[in-house]
Amino acid sequence: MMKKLHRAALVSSTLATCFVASAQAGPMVWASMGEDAYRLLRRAGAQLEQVEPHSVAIQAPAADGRVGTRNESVYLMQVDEEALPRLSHEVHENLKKCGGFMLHTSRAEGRKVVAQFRDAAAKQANQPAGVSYGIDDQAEVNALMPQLQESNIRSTIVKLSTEYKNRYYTTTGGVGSSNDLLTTWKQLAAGRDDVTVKQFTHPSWPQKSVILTIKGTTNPGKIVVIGGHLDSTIGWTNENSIAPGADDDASGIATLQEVMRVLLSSNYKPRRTLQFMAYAAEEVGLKGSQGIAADYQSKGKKVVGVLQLDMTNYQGAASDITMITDYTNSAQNKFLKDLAAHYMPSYNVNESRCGYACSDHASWTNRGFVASFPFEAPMGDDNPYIHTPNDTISKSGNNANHALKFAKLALAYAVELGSDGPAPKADTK
Ligand code: IPO
Ligand code: ZN
Repeated sequence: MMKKLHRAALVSSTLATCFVASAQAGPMVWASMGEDAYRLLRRAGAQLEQVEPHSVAIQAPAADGRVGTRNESVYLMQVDEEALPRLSHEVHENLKKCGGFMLHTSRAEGRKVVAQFRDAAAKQANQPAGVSYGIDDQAEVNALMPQLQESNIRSTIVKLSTEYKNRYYTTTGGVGSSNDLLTTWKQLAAGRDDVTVKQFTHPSWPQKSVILTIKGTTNPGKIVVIGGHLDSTIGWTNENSIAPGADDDASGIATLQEVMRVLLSSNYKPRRTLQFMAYAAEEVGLKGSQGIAADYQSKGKKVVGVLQLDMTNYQGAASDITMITDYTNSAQNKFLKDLAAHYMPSYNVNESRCGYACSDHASWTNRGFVASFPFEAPMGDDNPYIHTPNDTISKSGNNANHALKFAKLALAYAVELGSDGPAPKADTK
């Protein structure tokens, strides 16, 4: 759908995912952006043509702090290509967020993307009825949580970030890391006939997503998804690029893999189906998760909730967990905050906005599913080394202490939402 704009000046380290564009040469390119970035461009005197304002429903806190759905403007326009490097810099410096704009191959494609996001938060078309967010499985959660080991998360991060030059979606490392993860997850699932591990093949690139499924005992048709992305980037990534992606996003994969390990080794059996996903090709426009979310939507799969883990191991501020409030579901976000307050009462949980489709949760939200994104730090305090050869675990003190907090949250989420009510109540939904 979108291709990375091949322009070196544009790829400032932390902003590489923000820019996706036509590879065609030409002075004016199609872009969409929010109000803030649009104003910044106007103030900077950039050449803008054929500006189209669109209204998009988002879920975000209002001035009084209450989260609700409100409309925001998104502007689709043609921008002078020459203005983009400066805009990327200004958006980063002044708005402290990842882009807040996307580039498109044409007006039609831009309209399609904007239309996909329009009302997605409001309609939640694919949310199954009767999902409740009770906290009623304390015995199970409290028994499992102490089994989560920082050392396991750490060693998975080290392995993923050192065994391949990069995990880009087109390279040997990208393909190999997916195949190796399949093997590792199959080993974790050994001896369980209710667990399957499969690769999800994407038709347009070689890296495959990996999905481990623990089949629900009484309600297997309802699915809870915990995901992160396997691929890494430095923007201009090729076979030999050094893109360790330790925080972005070996940390997310390592976090969810440790949750998976504890659930499987303790012989935990969820009543709903649990799926752990390592998405391919996030860094090039959320392609892998878009493919999976589209497939699930077309098959009418009943996804109860989605949790995204992308960057869990860099504590850039005093807060422990930052809930991303845009392109996520406010009711499920509240559930996650309640889980943290209940099971990890000492944690400092706060909120930030990402600005636009900054990770795979947006692929699910876009298709009307319920998704949340707990993040490592408030906007602007997150890991400044991502998308560079320096995204190594040394930037997180050579430990996975921060990621362990996200493993605890994800485990509580998996058990409380995967159980669908207190045990051993019969499940009637
Ligand atoms: C990212 C996500 C949220 C925030 I706030 C800041 C940065 C990282 C995301 N854009 C990325 O690179 N994912 O791979
Ligand atoms: Zn990234």
